[in-house]
Amino acid sequence: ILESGLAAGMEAIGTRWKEGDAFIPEVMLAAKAMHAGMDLIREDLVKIGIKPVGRVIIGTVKGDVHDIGKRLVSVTMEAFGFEMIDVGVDVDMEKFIETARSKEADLICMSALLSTTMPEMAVNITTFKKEGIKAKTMVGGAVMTQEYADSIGADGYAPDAFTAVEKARKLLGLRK
Ligand code: B1M
Repeated sequence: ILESGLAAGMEAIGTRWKEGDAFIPEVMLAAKAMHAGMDLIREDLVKIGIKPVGRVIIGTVKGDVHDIGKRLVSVTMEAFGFEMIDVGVDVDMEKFIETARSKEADLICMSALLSTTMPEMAVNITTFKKEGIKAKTMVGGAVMTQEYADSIGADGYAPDAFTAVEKARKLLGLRK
């Protein structure tokens, strides 16, 4: 159900999105359907011992309340087998660190939609390194660029939800 149904549906909408044949409302609708399906099978997945491919924390950085894109990334990654821990919006560095430690996360995804909140990511990444956080980091959001991501030492950057899945797989060394 997950692979041939839900993930396949998200994959199909992802391909159409990349080809410019589907837009945000369609992607959000697909994500909503995917979520409804996941709610029905989540317990069974746990019961039969299906393990997530990686544990990911996702949040919008301090000072920023934009939520829509981050949620889209979260639900899309979940469709592709990642366990998503959504820590919300306006998330301070301590919350990221505390959750990364308590949940033993593999990856921390940060979203920023404002030029004024982008620098939060730089401070967070520097502190994660100082604090010995082992999780990889990936950044995204409308204002973000690969160049900026590189300059702040992020392990990855994704311009959209489907690229986030691809990049996360690469960062965690998973097969495509
Ligand atoms: Co605001 N806002 N907003 N806003 N808002 C923008 C971002 C802005 C570009 C509008 C503009 O001026 N043209 C502008 C930022 C300019 C800048 O800094 N360069 C802006 C501003 C200025 C503000 C306020 C400061 C306005 C004010 O109060 N004066 C204020 C700030 C509040 C705050 O955060 N402290 C504000 C407030 C709001 C609302 C609350 C009204 C609302 C948010 C509601 C909500 O999220 N619950 C809002 C909205 C809706 C927008 C726009 C219109 C749409 C954003 C959105 O949801 N896009 C936006 C203008 C625009 O982008 N056209 C704007 C759809 C979403 C699917 O795309 O979020 O880009 P996006 O996510 C994509 C990718 O970026 C990527 O994947 C997603 C899916 O493909 N991605 C990631 C996102 N996060 C990722 C994380 C990853 C990877 C990929 O992790 C690895």
